[in-house]
Formats: sequence, C-alpha cells, structure tokens
Amino acid sequence: MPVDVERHGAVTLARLDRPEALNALSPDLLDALEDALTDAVADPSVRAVVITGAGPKAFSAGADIAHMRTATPAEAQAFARRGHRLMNLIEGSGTPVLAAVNGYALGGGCELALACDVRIAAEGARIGLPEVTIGVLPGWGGTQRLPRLVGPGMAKEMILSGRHLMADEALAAGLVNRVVPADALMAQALELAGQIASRPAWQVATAKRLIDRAGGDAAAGLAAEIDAFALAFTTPDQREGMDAFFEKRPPRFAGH
Ligand code: CO8
Repeated sequence: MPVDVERHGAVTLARLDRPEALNALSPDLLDALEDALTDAVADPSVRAVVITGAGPKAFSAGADIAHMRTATPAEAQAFARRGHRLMNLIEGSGTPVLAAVNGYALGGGCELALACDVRIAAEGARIGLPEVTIGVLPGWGGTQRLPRLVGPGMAKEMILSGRHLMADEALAAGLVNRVVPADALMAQALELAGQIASRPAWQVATAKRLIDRAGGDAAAGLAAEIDAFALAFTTPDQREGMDAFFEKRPPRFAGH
C-alpha cells in the first residue's frame, strides 16, 4: 500500500510510503491517502492525525512528475482538482491534522503540509514550491495557503524563484511551527497530536474552523466566535472541564 496507517491511541499516523520516488504523489498515493484520511476523520475515536513520509529523505517531493509530463490541459486540470479535493478534506475536517516534515516537502508535498493545521520539521528538512523550475506553477493550493502563513512577500519570493527554504528559515518565516532533531520528530509530533487528542473534540474542531476563517470578514468571524463560545456551554465537556478545575483533578472529557 502506498500509505501505511498506524494507530497510536486516539491518533492516526498516515505515512506516505513510496520512498524510492521520495514519496512523490502519484494518483495511487493520492487515492490511498484520501481513503486513509476519510476513514480517520469519520471515526469519532480518532482525535488527531499525523502525516509523515517514509524513509530518511522526504516528506514528499511533490506531485508525480512522471504522471504529469505528457498531460493535456484537461488532464492537468483534473489532477489539480484531484489534489485540491484532498487538501480541502484535510482543511475542512474538524479533526486536527499535523504534518511531521521529515525531509524534502516540495511542490505538492509542501502544499500537503500547508493544508495541515500544524507543521513540525526535522532539522535538515527543505521546504519549497519549485514548480516554476519545471515549467508549471503551484496547483494544489500553494498560491493561496502559503501567503496566509508567510505573507505575500515571502510567498512571492518562494514561488517566483522556486527556491527551497532550509528548516530554520522556514521556522523564521512562520512556515513551520518548530524544528526538532530528526530522531525526535515522530515522538514530538505524536506527543503534540496526543495532547490535542485529549482535549474535547467539539471545542477543538470548532476552534480549528474559527481560526481557518481568520483573515476573512473580521466582524463575521468575531460574531461566529461569540456564538461558538455560547454553544460550548451546551456541551457536557464544558461542565466537566470547569468542575475538574475546581476539584483539582484532570478532566474526563466525553468528547462531544
Ligand atoms: N515526481 C516523480 N518522481 C520524483 C519526484 C517527483 N516529484 N521527485 C523525485 N522523484 C524521483 C526521481 O526521479 C528519482 O527517481 P529514480 O531513482 O528512478 O531516478 C528518485 O525520486 C530520487 O530522486 P533524485 O535522484 O532526484 O534525488 P536527489 O536527492 O538527487 O534530489 C530532489 C532530490 C531535490 C527532491 C529532486 O528529486 C527533485 O528536485 N525532485 C522534484 C521536486 C519538484 O520539482 N517537485 C514539484 C513537482 S510539481 C508539483 O508538485 C505540482 C503540484 C501541483 C500539481 C497540480 C496538478 C497538475
């Protein structure tokens, strides 16, 4: 299978498993990842997902260039839509998705990481959108999601030149949340995912959706936050969280 799925408590780990091609995103790999993520986000016992790449070199070196090389414009459009559907599944689900970037995250691999909620990079990772260097441009959301993280100036520098950022530069630009030693990457990603997974699911999913609309209509976003805050008081987890605080014990969230 081009995607290896493991369960770690309430966390699903999906590992892109095509290391001989640096986990390049072929149609088969996209299908397998979409299947794995569809199952994960539909399963209420899965409270967070981590995506990483197999092998020491790459998270993913991008869309499969062999597949695209002789594509017609209509085929390219279909492949672009195919990738967008996957990125939208990640972004639109209430389940938090973390990218553990264990090496190259280029082109579509970078765009996959951009669609995730949190990015943790291994020292030595290289991240970029080099599509212009092979005669195309980002097609799986990079022109829209990258500027939201790093601002339009840095996004233009990266996309127009195609240059890769080293992990430390990606950290300084706000493209990744943290950089960790390669041998600590999975432990740190799973630890953070586990911490998020232990929080009440509705509150986490709702906060994710609210944050994702930041940058849009500010008044509508602020109004939605007020409504969401009020709705939290309809959940057992609000009472449990506040009772546990005063009883000086860890909360036992029901998850809804
Ligand atoms: N697609 C297919 N195969 C790839 C890809 C890829 N994106 N990247 C690497 N490979 C293959 C290589 O061909 C090679 O195969 P083989 O051993 O059979 O020759 C193998 O993986 C190992 O790669 P290298 O020998 O090149 O390894 P290096 O360590 O020398 O270089 C690099 C590593 C720098 C990562 C280099 O492989 C590279 O530049 N790869 C391509 C990076 C790139 O340009 N990515 C962007 C692709 S375009 C894209 O992602 C568009 C997304 C939107 C699509 C919209 C739909 C139309």
